[in-house]
Amino acid sequence: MTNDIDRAEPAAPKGHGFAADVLDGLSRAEKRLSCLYFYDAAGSELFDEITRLPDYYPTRVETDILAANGEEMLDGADEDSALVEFGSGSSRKTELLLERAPRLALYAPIDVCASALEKARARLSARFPHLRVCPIVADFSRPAPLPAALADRRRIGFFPGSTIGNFTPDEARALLLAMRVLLGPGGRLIVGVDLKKDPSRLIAAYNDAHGVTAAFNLNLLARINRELGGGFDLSGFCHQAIYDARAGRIEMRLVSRRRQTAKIGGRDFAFSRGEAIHTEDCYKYGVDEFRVTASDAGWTPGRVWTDAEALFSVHELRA
Ligand code: AVJ
Repeated sequence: MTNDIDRAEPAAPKGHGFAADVLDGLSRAEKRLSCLYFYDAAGSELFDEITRLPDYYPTRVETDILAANGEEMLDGADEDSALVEFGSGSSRKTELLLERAPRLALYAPIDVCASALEKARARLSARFPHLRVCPIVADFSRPAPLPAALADRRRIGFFPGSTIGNFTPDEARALLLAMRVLLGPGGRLIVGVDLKKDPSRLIAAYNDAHGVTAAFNLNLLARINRELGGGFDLSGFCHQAIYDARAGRIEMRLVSRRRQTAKIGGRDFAFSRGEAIHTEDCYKYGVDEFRVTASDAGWTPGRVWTDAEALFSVHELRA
């Protein structure tokens, strides 16, 4: 089968580039760095390690839900359908759906990482010879024209991992609206959403006993040192994960253990003892709460699949 890489030219990237975003974020009264920058090579390896941790349930539980219900989720997918994945990464979870939709003819993974797309394309084309794989190098959160390969097909979107939790509720509504436009009339979206639960369970998932999430968070400072010639002393910062119940989100931070200064690109950034750099928000939803959010974005909520402990949910939304 032909496998063409469609390079949908995304609008301007979300940030202004790593260096500019870092200098801007650390210049703010409340310092912050974007979670987008977690995923350099070292960060991606640490995240893969996180997904295998006993404390970090989302990946394991979502995978079980997809394996148990994938056939139902993609019911009706046939030669005229296309599976479009937003932020596809390694496409590992996608295989669970592709195994259960043998008539599906086209898979379009969207990701900013061309090398990850190429690896996934090669692996999936070998495993599913009948499947046309059309990787799209783009930032799924930015408006981009509908790729030609998708134009005449019934589109099913796939957005797993509760990555939607990295967006504020307002941003999530806007993203779901943009996905509905891209997937078009008759479109469907299968989206993974981590559920609200006992805060202690959430904190353990984002501050695991093995210290892998701490290393993942601190790697952001190591990346600044590596790529921007930064002068962070990583031992001078500690990882922190808190749950803001009012906002319904986990907040990840790097907290300065002492009064210190870090030099980046000739500029000094001062930190007082206890001062935090905000690095990530991970929003959690109730099942009905997410259905309302999806409805506000013009979707019709459909079936919902959860695990027995109601830790995680996968929602079907219909355009
Ligand atoms: C990849 C954004 C889904 O929010 O659980 C894991 C990232 N951060 N541990 C999440 C993450 C800390 C993860 N997402």
